[in-house]
Amino acid sequence: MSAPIPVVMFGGGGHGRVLLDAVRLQGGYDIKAIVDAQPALRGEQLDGVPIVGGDEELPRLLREGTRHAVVAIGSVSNNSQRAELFARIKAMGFTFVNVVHPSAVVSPSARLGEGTVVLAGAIVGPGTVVGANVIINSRASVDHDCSIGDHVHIAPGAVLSGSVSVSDMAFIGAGATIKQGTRIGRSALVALGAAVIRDVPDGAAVAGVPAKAFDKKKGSGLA
Ligand code: JB3
Repeated sequence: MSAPIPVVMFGGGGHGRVLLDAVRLQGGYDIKAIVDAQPALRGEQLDGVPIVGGDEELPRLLREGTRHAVVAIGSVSNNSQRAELFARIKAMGFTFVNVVHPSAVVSPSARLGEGTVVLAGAIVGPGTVVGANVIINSRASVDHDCSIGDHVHIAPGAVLSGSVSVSDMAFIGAGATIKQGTRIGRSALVALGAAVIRDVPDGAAVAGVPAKAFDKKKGSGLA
């Protein structure tokens, strides 16, 4: 049995705790260290893993042989920060690992991009293609033949029917439901519990049943 691959995790918060749990249950990887942007967390631990400091620790971790990474910054509406971090860390020479919780069901014909994570009880259906650095959160269901872009976040319990397409950096809120064949635009925001029955344009925000547009700046109280 080969030794587990050492991995550095970016972010020591709630999403980090969830990912750490999934990595440990999945096996094959060893989260050696967490780097977090909050200086106050240096020297702390998250479920037994040391928070060694901020991103300035990365050259040392690379020298010491940790070349794999996982992004544990959740974000609940704006995915651009996750996308920026992913690109910056990739440029440093790190490879991102896939984390698939053992209770998740990922079809053998589904494809997951680099660094994509599939959490407890989630489903990824046959023929579905998922981009890089995507969060398919707990109990989310992405059905057959969907196309999910990079840096998307599909929050817990969201349901995407067949052949749904979600563009880069979009956010699908907890418990939202997307009608089959619908397109969700780039950086669009679907609020918690929305029922989406028509396409959502790039950058738009929708909430409600059926989902209707709202002004992101004013918010909907649901995202
Ligand atoms: O709703 C659910 C199920 N999960 C939420 C998740 C998707 O998003 C969760 O409840 C939270 O709302 C959120 O989890 P997250 O991202 O862990 O939130 P937070 O507790 O704020 O932890 C993020 C950590 O990442 C913070 O400690 C930040 O300091 C750190 N961070 C932010 N930007 C960073 C960076 N760390 C590094 N190394 N580099 C960064 O650029």
